[in-house]
Amino acid sequence: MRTLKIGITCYPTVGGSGVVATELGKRLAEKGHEIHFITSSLPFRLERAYANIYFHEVEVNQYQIFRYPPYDLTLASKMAEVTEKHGLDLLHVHYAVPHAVSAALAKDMSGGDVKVMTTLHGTDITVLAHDPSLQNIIRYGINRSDKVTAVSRFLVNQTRDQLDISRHMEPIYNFVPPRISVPANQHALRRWYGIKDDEDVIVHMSNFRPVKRVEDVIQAFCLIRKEKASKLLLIGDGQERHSIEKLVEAKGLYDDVLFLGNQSRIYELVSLADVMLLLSEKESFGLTALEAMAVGVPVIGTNIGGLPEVISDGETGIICPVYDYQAAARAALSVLNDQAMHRRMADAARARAFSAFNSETIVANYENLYAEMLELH
Ligand code: GMT
Repeated sequence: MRTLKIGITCYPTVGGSGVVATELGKRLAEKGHEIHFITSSLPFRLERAYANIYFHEVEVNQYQIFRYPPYDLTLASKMAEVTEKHGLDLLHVHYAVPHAVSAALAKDMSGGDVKVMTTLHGTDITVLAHDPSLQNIIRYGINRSDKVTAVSRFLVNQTRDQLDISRHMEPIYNFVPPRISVPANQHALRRWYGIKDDEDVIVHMSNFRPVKRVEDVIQAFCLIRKEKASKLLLIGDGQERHSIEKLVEAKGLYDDVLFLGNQSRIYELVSLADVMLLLSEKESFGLTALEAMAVGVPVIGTNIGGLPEVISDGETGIICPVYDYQAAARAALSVLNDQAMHRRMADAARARAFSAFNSETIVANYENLYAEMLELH
């Protein structure tokens, strides 16, 4: 396959879709493709300079005439400009709104040759597609794309049903980097966080949106804490943080719950844990579950969305009914109280993360779709 010039657009701030889009760009660049990120700020996982990777900032000007700055249009102009200037073969956008719509405009503006691939990540469908004022524009963005992928089979089906879309959409799972290094000895870090030798560690990582049900994580931890000496690490930040802090205080758990906020070295922190709790009510994939599995941490997750496609129930973690924090606490305790089961699940989690969600295979799947789209086969 010849090397390609690829424009990538995503939400560049903290979030699974931005992580996946950036990691994909890095892997493609390693394979010789020329990658142009067209985003509102530098993607946060582009932590150093990479050969073959360029960044084009979409600057949104605040003109008085506009009540709301027209980001979608500025983005479309920038996409068209970069396409023409650098001769891009394709635009790969993450999220239907507004990115797929801006890409459709950019394609028209730049003469129609550039191809557009849209990857659906979830919130665009599971939340926004419920809004009647957005349904038509989401459907338009999807139908105008040359190829559409979604991060789970659940999301493909949900998009088809919710938006009455008949075109083909390809499920392509998210992936973990090929190599993840975590220190073999985490004693110093445990001590730093005041975790005693006899304490188990439970971790939750999210953007603290209501759909993540962080309150259920606290309720479950409260039950676990009654049975076992343990600490809960909360990684991430967002709109629910304040109310969660209040709940933790009301439950008298303040000394055992550590609010770590947004972090960059997540693998190092997550690998401190014995189990992860991810009790969301909506989750098209659940990248944090996969990140935990990759460092050998079994996940207790809910029976919603794409989570059962990531967590293999009874093998790499346990799937519980959504909103049932008591069941989640029982599941966590069953893993924490049985060393042999814990070791088996930890090994299976690591193995599944690097087999079913192997970056080499998944990046190659994207490349195959690019080649089909560009008729290179
Ligand atoms: O879950 C969020 O609030 C963030 C959102 C995002 O933009 O990263 O996550 C979505 O995309 C991730 C990457 O594909 C998935 O792992 C998440 O499950 C998905 N979130 C939802 O479906 C709610």
